[in-house]
Amino acid sequence: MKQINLILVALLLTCMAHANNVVTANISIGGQNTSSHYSLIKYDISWDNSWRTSNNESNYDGCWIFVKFRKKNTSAWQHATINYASPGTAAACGHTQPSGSLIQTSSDGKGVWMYRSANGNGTVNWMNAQLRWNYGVDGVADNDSVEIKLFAVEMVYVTQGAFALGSNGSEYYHFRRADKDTMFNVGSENAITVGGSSPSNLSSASGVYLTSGTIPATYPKGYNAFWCMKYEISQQQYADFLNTIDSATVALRRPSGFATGSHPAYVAQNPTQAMNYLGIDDVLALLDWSALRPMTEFEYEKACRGANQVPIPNEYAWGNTTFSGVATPTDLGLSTETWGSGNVANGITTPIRCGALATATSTRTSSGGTYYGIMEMSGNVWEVTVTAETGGRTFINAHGDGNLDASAQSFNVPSWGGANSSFYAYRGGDISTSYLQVSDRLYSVTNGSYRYSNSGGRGVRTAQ
Ligand SMILES: [Ca+2]
Ligand SMILES: [Ca+2]
Repeated sequence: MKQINLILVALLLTCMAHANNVVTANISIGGQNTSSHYSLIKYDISWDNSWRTSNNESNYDGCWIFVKFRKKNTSAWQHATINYASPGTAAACGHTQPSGSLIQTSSDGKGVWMYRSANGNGTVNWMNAQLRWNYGVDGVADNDSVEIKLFAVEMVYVTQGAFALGSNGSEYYHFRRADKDTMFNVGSENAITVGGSSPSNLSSASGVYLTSGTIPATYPKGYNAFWCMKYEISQQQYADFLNTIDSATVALRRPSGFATGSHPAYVAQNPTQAMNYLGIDDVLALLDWSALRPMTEFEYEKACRGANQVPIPNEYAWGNTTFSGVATPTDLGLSTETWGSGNVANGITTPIRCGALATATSTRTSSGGTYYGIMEMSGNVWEVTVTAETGGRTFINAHGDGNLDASAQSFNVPSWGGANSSFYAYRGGDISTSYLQVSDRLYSVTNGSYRYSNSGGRGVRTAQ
């Protein structure tokens, strides 16, 4: 029986003691089955400040895990197909989940979620997990030599449930009911009529940025459950991305001056700092490559506000209207970044470290976390969302497939539109203290391949 000859590239996303970030280790491959053409990818994984609760928000965090591979002596990394068999459990799919963990495979085989199997909080450290990789369907022969990279992205489970768009506040162009200026309840994924005067129709303050028509059922409303990245895209994640795509695409996707070294060995200057200077098409390329998707404006408000919550007018992502204090952090952007007090920065010019305000004892207000525990949704760098305005209404619930368009050097999910076609909105504000409110829609239509000093983003994936 022939064996795959394995040359391992164990990719450590970070190993910073102060970071909340995930660490993967001891990545290996074995258990080859030459009849069904699969192997088992083995790994350890740990991260801090993990939780699962059945109180209130009834949710948990976890990681989205995916694998890239390339044949020896080739340069192109490809997305690995993980075995999926309904209903996607480890047992059904032939994976091994360590005690205390659950592994759920996405039905498209692009990756798995790994999360706590029981309530608890603190650090998780799981060893000897295994994923079944169907290398045969990826065009790898039984005797090919391959390298693999395993990626893990921290995410938060946002539960299914009704929620409010708008807060009864005075935010720019906020969502409201068509008949009066009050919050609009989203109670399903059904199509929504925009305009008119029915209480069941949607409108926006000033009416400027919400054209009459229909937001179809295919536009994700945020009612259904989804996973949202816990943090904004970090410099390390973006460097990993650049180091795993072809050099021609890197030339288009690398913000000027980002990272030291050269392709495919770029080193992020501040690995745990939120990535800025990203154009919308940069964010979309990373999300396509990660088999994630952008969130909609609706999902943004749901992820901040929570299901079945009565909003506080003009609330921030942390659920009230007060800053816990304006402060200047120490070691801004570094892995050692700390804050003496306060959840809003004063006079800083670069983004903070991802999750810098979250500690073992932080509250929602002091950490700036959303109802579900998602960080920096108000402030730091702007969030890329699919606008509810006409340009974004053709967006459907489609995830990236892990591969970019090599000739266009860009994302290529058809329903994602284009970064320059009034398809996207910026939400959540930046390192200033303006436009941080959950329902602020000042930039509800934007054309954006431009790289601003305060533009970044994150992705989501529909739960199943
Ligand atoms: Ca943000
Ligand atoms: Ca693609």
